[in-house]
Amino acid sequence: MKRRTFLKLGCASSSLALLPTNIFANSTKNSILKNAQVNTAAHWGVLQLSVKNGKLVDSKPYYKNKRYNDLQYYTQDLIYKNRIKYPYVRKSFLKNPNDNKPELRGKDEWVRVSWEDALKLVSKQLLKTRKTHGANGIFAGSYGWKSPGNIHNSRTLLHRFMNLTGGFVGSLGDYSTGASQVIMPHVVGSIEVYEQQTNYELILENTKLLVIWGANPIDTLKIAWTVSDEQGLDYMQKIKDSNIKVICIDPYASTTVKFFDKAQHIRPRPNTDTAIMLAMMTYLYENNLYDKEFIENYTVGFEKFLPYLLGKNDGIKKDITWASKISGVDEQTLIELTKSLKNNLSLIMSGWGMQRAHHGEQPHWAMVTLCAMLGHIGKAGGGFGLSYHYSNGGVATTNTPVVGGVNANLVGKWSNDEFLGIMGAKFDSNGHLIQGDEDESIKNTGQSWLAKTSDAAIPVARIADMLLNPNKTIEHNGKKITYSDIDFIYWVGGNPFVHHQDLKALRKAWQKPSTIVMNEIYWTPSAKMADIVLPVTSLYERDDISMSGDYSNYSIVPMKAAVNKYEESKDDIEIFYELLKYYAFYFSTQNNKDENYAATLAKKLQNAYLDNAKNSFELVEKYYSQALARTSLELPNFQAFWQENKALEFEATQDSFEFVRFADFIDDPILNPLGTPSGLIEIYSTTIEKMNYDDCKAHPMWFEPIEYLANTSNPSSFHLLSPHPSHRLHSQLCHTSLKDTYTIKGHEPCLMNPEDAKELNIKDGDLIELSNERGSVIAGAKLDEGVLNKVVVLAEGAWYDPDENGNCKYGCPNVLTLDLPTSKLANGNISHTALVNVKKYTGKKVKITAFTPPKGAK
Ligand SMILES: Nc1nc2c(c(=O)[nH]1)N[C@H]1C(S)=C(S)[C@@H](COP(=O)(O)OP(=O)(O)OC[C@H]3O[C@@H](n4cnc5c(=O)[nH]c(N)nc54)[C@H](O)[C@@H]3O)O[C@H]1N2
Ligand SMILES: Nc1nc2c(c(=O)[nH]1)N[C@H]1C(S)=C(S)[C@@H](COP(=O)(O)OP(=O)(O)OC[C@H]3O[C@@H](n4cnc5c(=O)[nH]c(N)nc54)[C@H](O)[C@@H]3O)O[C@H]1N2
Ligand SMILES: [Mo]
Repeated sequence: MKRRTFLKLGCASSSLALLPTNIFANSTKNSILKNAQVNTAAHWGVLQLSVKNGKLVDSKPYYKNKRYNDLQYYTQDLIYKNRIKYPYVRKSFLKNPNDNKPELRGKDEWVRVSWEDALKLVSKQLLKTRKTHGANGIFAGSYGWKSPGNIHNSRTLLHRFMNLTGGFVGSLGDYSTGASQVIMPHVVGSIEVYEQQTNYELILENTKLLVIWGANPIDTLKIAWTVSDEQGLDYMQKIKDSNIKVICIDPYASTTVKFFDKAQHIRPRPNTDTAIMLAMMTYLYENNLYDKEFIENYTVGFEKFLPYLLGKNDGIKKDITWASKISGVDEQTLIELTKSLKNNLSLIMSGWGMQRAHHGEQPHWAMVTLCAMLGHIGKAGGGFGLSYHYSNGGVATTNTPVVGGVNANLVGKWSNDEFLGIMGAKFDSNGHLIQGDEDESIKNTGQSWLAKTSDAAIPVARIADMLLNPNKTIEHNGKKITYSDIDFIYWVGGNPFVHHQDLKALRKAWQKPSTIVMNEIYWTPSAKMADIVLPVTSLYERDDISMSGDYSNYSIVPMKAAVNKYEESKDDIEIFYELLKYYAFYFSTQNNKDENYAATLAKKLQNAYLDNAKNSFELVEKYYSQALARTSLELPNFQAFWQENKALEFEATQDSFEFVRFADFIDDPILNPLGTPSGLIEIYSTTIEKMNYDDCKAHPMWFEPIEYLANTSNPSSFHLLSPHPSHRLHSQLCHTSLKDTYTIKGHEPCLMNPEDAKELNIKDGDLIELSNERGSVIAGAKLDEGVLNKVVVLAEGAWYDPDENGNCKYGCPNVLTLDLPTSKLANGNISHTALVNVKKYTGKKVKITAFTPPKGAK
């Protein structure tokens, strides 16, 4: 390759004559109508949008007669507010990418650049890291809730891009169920948290007592991972209208507690549920109330667990008196709860808040054990359910042909491909890619092809720990993981500077890599912390398709673009497609190849990226048509479906109304064993025993959390809960005018008990400061008698608004939370474990800047 050609590409004016041109330009423009009603879908349901003169003017739910969901009405703000209009590069980074003053991330000025310059910069930096660090230097684990849509699936699109260019370090698990999804397979052989639940109709028919334990379905069912089918909330209303007795166990009166206004509300101290459950088990045992037959036929290890309950080895009997002291719930209440659970066909619906806590593996393990002793598991309307509060678990499933979507795997035959050979790729005898043998490819080429992400991948919430401690080895679920030395981060569809714990520590960790790239729609706190920011379209600006109902497969939803792409924003898929072109060019140059080679390579990579489709719309059609081909149901062809722009709904199957979780296993545990080593419910796990961890042992146990109310002598200490917000999806919608309906003097509201407030001279509506050794946060006080004394509730998802010291001026709880793993078993986050001090805020007037663009950005 002539050096001149290389240099030419380096300057903005070069014409890349041979390289493919942008096929995406105006890709949706033709289909956009200036005045129309357009149906599309978001996490919060199918939407009906009105467009006038090319502008969105109204947003409503598509399905009528559903419970009011405020998230559905703010689409205008999602299109027009706080947008990133152009590509931007941080000033010091642009000046010298190789000496870019990482300490100025979040403080530097931003400089607008052309798309071409931005993409070239990303490609060059990526290639540089691949050369110096290999795939292990690139973190693209990029966690987040992005937007729904089977094609414009930003995280998968990033992974696909990274796989095509040589692999990346990924992440394991999620923030939602970090602890449960690792412990549950050891206990019941499946992750449980994302499994279909016993059907609601059977609950309505059979359940006598429903205990909603640490769950807030009335809020959390407003959204779903794909698109909400909105049926779960209807069932909550039916339960409320039925004779089922409801008990809520939650340290504060959540929307759900208020909704079930006749329910008993038990308020334990946060993080003490395991103690309560253990005591209930001791009570059942000592009063001979437990189901011996169930324990005998369906579980293993009860006899090894029993000595612990009875305190045979440690001298502490885990009885009601003991648990009452720890939890603050009076003994009589705990006894009555135990008896009613035993005497009625009872179902425990649990949320996930209690497992997002120190030793978060324990509560659900204890809950399964308790339910085994009660003997209701596998009965229609009895047992436990870990996913009723989420994505409409428990709603009957249809026989809809499932519509597929983009994935991160590369398909097709690549054998004898020169380029891939250079990259170190290998092929099997059929010409299919072998997911790279990392060591081998690094040895041969200095690059790692398709690094085995599972080896390098980290438990998702260990990101700051990894950045700060390259090459450190940690324990994880019986394995060892060695952290990579990360030099390049690419993040899409997530907001780490809101969702991660101990944000001030994350700020330090963020200084470690040399390059941080982010595709974002808005100037979020995380976008502000990047080096290169690429503006992305919102879902309302692109054509896509989705299913609604994660468990129900209720409908196939056309997601039709309503308005033109905002300013210079591009779809994620287009960004990666274009990046491949520049990447191919620099890659070719580096390998002394000429422009023809680069052009062929670019085309090849781009074709592979789009699965040989001409554009992203063709993929929408392709996945719909594939689904059509798989069903005998009479469905419209793609053209008709798209033209109609209506959701296709399907009837639930009769079988699915009769679905009872664990029924097969209970029916015949020999023929239908669980996926555990014993095939039974493991109260005692020899697998975990062999791991020999000090913080997660062979059976459920009470471990004191590192911070909680019973282990503090500080009278001004409060336990901070940061549950999921009622009026947002995490940080999504935080910048819309919906916030005017709940903020206090412009700040995120923090709930506290009026008695506590009085003692601190705090009145409803005052600004308060929450603080601990990790940092401080300003929020607005909202007094509520339903909050347990010494507990404060500040929802997650408020946009982090750092002052010069990294403390938050707006109300993001994660400045205060602990960045520690649940245990060596699961390494989940522990965001519900934190103590804080509370006082009235008396400092200087605060200027909230969370929702203003950073210096230099328009
Ligand atoms: N203290 C505390 N912290 C918590 C929790 C808690 O309970 N307490 N909960 C944790 C849990 S369970 C979760 S799931 C996380 C949630 O954390 P996140 O998933 O990171 O939160 P979101 O606000 O959904 O972030 C999604 C981001 O993607 C952007 N986005 C949307 N669509 C697109 C797209 O098409 N392309 C691109 N490039 N970007 C897009 C949005 O603008 C937004 O900034 O928070 C965790 N953090
Ligand atoms: N509107 C809305 N819906 C959402 C989301 C959102 O951001 N907004 N996020 C979605 C996502 S990604 C997820 S993971 C789920 C989260 O679903 P969950 O994890 O279930 O939600 P949380 O709000 O964290 O916790 C549920 C309840 O548990 C309580 N809790 C916390 N700690 C304890 C404890 O120690 N003991 C007891 N008994 N209760 C405790 C909290 O006070 C809260 O009321 O919600 C999903 N749904
Ligand atoms: Mo989550």
